[in-house]
Amino acid sequence: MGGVNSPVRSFKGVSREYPIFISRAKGSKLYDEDHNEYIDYVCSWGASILGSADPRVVRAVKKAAERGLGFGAATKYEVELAEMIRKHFPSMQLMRFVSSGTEATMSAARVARAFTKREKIIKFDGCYHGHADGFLVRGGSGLATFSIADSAGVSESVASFTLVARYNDLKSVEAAIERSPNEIAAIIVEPVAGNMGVVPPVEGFLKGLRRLADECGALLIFDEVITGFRVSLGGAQALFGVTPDITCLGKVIGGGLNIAAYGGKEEVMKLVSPLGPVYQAGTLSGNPIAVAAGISTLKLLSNSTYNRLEKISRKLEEGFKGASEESGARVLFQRVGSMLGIFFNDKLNAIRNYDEVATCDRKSYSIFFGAMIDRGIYLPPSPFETIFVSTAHSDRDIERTVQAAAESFRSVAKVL
Ligand code: HOZ
Repeated sequence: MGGVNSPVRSFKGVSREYPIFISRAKGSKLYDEDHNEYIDYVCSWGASILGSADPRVVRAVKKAAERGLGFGAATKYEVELAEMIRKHFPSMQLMRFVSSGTEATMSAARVARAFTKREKIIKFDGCYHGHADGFLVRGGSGLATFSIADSAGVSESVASFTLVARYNDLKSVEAAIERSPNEIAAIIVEPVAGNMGVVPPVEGFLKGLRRLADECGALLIFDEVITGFRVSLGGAQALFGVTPDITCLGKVIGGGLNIAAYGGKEEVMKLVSPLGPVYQAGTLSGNPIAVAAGISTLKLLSNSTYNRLEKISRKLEEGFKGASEESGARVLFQRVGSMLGIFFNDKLNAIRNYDEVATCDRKSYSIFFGAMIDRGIYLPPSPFETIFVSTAHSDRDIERTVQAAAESFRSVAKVL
């Protein structure tokens, strides 16, 4: 429908009539059905931290496939993956595997409501937590791309349980809590926002959320679907030293296949069936092929992976900066590890929330995207998404990308 199975892929967000159709991918490269090669900075929306089709992951997936594609029953490999995750995310004392980030955040909200016996959830303008009804209120990602403030089809009564605060603004969270005292079940946040470009938390923001959640008796949920195993081995919670009550993971823990997880404090998670009364289930939950991809991916990650990602991502950011300055285009870059955001903005020195994201020039991004893809560089087809770098990106890839960016920034400057 619309030629795609997920809206942002359509390229309509960057004023192109048709998307490219991918035939295969290897390492840092994507190939389309017309045999064009691209350096890939979407990386399956952040999942492919090792690049595409890493031979060690592919081998593990093949081996698992030979044992059976799915059983709808428990396997020892799910336990192995859970233990690997808990080693780096000790806050996830108990966890449950599901099939997508949407399921993880939706279930986390349900558990939080059951635990607190309250109904309202505070989310942040421009943060995206998948497409469960209650989260389709002022979301980033495709909602921002297509200017859908609140999705049609979500009943008003459901939406009324979602309160929206401003990212990096603790006062707006306090105001939301004051409006509904004793009613907030949870505060959910992307600890580094990656669905409105890349917006890092300002000093004290995450710690402030921890304090406010504790003071009002709500749970703090970190949606680390993007940041988990992406910004560090222990995700954003390790990087910023703030521990949530519930964490949602996805993307990297499946190495490109469909698995996600939610987990947290034992006293909270033991409410989930069959231990407790919160129901949540799925035939594909903990699917053995996805679990095998996850285990083999996580085995390949270590602190040195993140040092390498930092080095190569810094090189990309600095190259982009130099290229944009030379062209005269006024562009801001915000980066946390291998997540990079590009904002065409000639007024601000930093972008801290969605209101500021909204002041950026979309037309410039579309021109830049078009010029880059014509030069074989595949960026996210929306200014509200994140550029991801993988361990497969080489120095040569970055140099080629920066060269293309120099020409593409000039195209933007020329048109405006
Ligand atoms: N939720 C993804 C962007 N943050 C988009 C997924 C897709 O279109 O494949």
